Amino acid sequence: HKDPHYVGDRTTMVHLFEWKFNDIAKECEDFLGPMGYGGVQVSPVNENLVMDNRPWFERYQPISYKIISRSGNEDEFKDMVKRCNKVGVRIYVDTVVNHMSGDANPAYGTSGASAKPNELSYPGVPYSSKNFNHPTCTIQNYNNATEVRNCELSGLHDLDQSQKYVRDKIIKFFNKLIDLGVAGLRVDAAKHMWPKDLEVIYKRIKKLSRKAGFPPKSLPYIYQEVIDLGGEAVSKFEYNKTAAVIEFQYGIVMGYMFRGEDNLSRLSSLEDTNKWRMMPSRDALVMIDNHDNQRGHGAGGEKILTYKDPKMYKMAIAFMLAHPYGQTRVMSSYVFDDPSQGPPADSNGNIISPEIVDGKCVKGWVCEHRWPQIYRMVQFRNLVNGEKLENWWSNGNNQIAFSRGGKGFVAFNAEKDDLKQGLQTGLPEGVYCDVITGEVVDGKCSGRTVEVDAKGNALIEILSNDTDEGVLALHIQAKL
Ligand code: LM2
Ligand code: CA
Repeated sequence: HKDPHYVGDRTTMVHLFEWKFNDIAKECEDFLGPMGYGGVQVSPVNENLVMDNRPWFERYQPISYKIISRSGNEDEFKDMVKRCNKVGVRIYVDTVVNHMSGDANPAYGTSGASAKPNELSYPGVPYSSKNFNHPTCTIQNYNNATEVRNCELSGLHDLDQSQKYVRDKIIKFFNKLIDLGVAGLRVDAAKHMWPKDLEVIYKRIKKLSRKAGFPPKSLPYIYQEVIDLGGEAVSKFEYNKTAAVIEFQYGIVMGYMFRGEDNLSRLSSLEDTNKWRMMPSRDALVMIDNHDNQRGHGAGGEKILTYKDPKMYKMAIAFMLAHPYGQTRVMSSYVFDDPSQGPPADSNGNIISPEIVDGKCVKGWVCEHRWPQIYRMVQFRNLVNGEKLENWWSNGNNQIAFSRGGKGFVAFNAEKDDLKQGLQTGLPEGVYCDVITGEVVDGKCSGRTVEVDAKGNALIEILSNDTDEGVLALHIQAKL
């Protein structure tokens, strides 16, 4: 369950947070497919509690496993998966099976059906009070693994996955998604479920759909949300036996690094598990920010970089996409100030579609995935896929550079001094167009150019007073 099953050399998924299925389908065809994105993580697709003012987090309060939410219904979901698969973009669903909703009275879901959360009654599944962990308790002590798994996470009614009945319902939901052609699942709140129960569930999930174009015997990609920054009873290393884990340490380290509060040169040993306590590369899904920590939910704190700090954010994303560690995920957000605020919506609560003007999203959507500095680094990662990290250089401080074999080269300057340095790029001789500041159009580079000599050396310059970009990236497909 550790292979995302991307098409061809694709490497990276984007989380289209709160997007509607119809809009995602169109984005796959218009942009993600042609530009080389490998997949889309969609927000929870099953029926959820309708909350006042429609905060984004209502989608983490399930009412049933019917596919119906503000993103669309089952037909629209099916159509989206088909259209995205057709253009080489896989779909991954965020699944919430640790718990059902919290209390609400009256409580109704996105299909209009009602439930009685205070009586632990969810007729749409159906679950009744005997399917939940008893006695009811609230997680307070993260040093007690049983409490973390069997008590309620902030009042969300906690399912008992040791029951066959509960597992059967979860597996049925997962298998339905697989029949509809998805390539994998994010498992929300995996930390709050027992690894042994999850293993039983994973074993019983179907192989990926042959009809949707997956090779025979493909297992779904499963990446589990286990927030482990150390010092708690539950460890992420309990979860990486057969499935992947989201490595939350990664974005925090990158936040410190690209804010200039750590030392970039320390990243030379990023894959040293003992030093960083990060998952082995093949088990890790990484991101710079996610829907939780970009707004102060979950873990991470104020060091997390987001679209609100564009220069440092683009540097961190470029590092993530240039460096071979992990499976990479790009966040795509909507503009927010209030951390509870839901996506752009009309007065009836219907989500307003992103509109694209000159390649940029408007109407309250940020669409980081359409930023040229980001999608061109996705293409960089696809191009250098499988190449070794070579020619590591640092000034011992916050200026670094490295190549990926002989195909790509990146340099970063996160300090107050200019970077002006002759460096070995690993690249063949020629004039290259920096894909951060421009691209090749009609044989001309619209950004900075760099001349690489016959020995692979080049003078690399990133000035500290450049307010837009602190990174430079060259690759063999952007050669003049
Ligand atoms: C996750 N990881 O384990 C998600 O990534 C995260 O976004 C979810 O929390 C969490 N698990 C549960 O699925 C979010 C949000 C919470 C919110 C819950 C449920 O971060 O703040 O809790 O979804 O909607 C909200 C209220 C909370 C209240 C709870 C129950 O913020 O104060 O607790 O609903 O009504 C009484
Ligand atoms: Ca639990």
